[in-house]
Amino acid sequence: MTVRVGVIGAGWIGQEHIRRLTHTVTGARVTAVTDIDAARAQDAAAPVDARVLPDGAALIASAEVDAVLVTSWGPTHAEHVLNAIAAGKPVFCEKPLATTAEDCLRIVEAETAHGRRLVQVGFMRRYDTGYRQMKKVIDSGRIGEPLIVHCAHRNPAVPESYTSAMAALDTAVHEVDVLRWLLDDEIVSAQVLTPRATSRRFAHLKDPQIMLFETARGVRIDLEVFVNCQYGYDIQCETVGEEGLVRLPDPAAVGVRTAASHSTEVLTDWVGRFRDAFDTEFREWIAGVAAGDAPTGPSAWDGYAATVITAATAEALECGHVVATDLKPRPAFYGGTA
Ligand code: NAD
Ligand code: ISE
Repeated sequence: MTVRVGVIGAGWIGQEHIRRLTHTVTGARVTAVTDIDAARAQDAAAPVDARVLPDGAALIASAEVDAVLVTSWGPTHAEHVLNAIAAGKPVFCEKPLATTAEDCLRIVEAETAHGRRLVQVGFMRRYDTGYRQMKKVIDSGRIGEPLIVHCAHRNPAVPESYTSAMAALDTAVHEVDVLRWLLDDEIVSAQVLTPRATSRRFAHLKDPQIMLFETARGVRIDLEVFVNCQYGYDIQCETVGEEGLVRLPDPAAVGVRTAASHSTEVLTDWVGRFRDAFDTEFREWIAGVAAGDAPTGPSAWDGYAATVITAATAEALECGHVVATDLKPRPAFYGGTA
């Protein structure tokens, strides 16, 4: 079966995923595209012979759409995801699931009432080979119980529209998700320290930031978010356990020795760094939809947790104190006990 996918939002990542679904993932075809910028929708739809539809509601209702991909701006996600659930169609939503805890809980309630998972959230790091290898090591017990995690998330530069809160809401959200999954633990509090600011930033921005998280089992996480680091796109993660440590590998790159120096290239954006992870994420999602299976990737509950934890982190930046995340207990529908 070919899964016919409708795409809502034909911006940067929407176009990336349209190319991926067309040229890399087998068993999928993009049949419909919509964007509030009609010209952009047309430009994205034409090369793949997809139909342009007037809005998200029309796309979700279309008989030519089996599954929905939401890649529009974050504040519009909840409406599209809720419409897809109401239509009983599988929906893949890029992060964030929604920008408020209330909207995330509306999605959780709608999916629970539907009685079967339909929603997957685009936290692609869970599909990265290096993170998957780290999880195997942690789960095997080889390094003992995890105690500390050191992370860094560095982007070369960000535009003037990027705000200090986005360091948590837009950037650290990936670590929040992948660390909850990696440790199989919940983040219970957040604190943010602001070191000396880099001169290579727009004046309104607090950059870099050091985020400190604590989990329910007492693991301490330090995360440097530095979005004007200049030198490249660099993701680091090291988990220290009772009997050893496990470190995320750098992407494979040739070593060059010349003129009395030895160098390896550093990537410059998330598109290249996580290309394989995005490919795997979509291959697994499409295979599941084609087989009629419920999605197994990041759930609406994970989307809720990420939104709540990153909101607490943004609040911690503002107030300068430790902020409790106060997540609701995980319902049985999402593998919890509540
Ligand atoms: P973008 O601004 O390039 O594209 C968003 C597009 O959505 C625009 O073309 C805009 O016109 C359109 N749009 C907005 N509201 C709409 C609506 N209601 N209906 C239809 N179209 C609408 O942004 P982007 O960088 O592509 O990011 C899109 C989403 O993907 C964001 O939620 C972002 O956080 C997420 N994202 C995820 C990753 C990742 O690493 N997983 C990376 C980048 C972006
Ligand atoms: C962007 O939205 C992403 O999701 C990237 O993965 C992240 O590195 C970047 O900081 C965000 O702005």
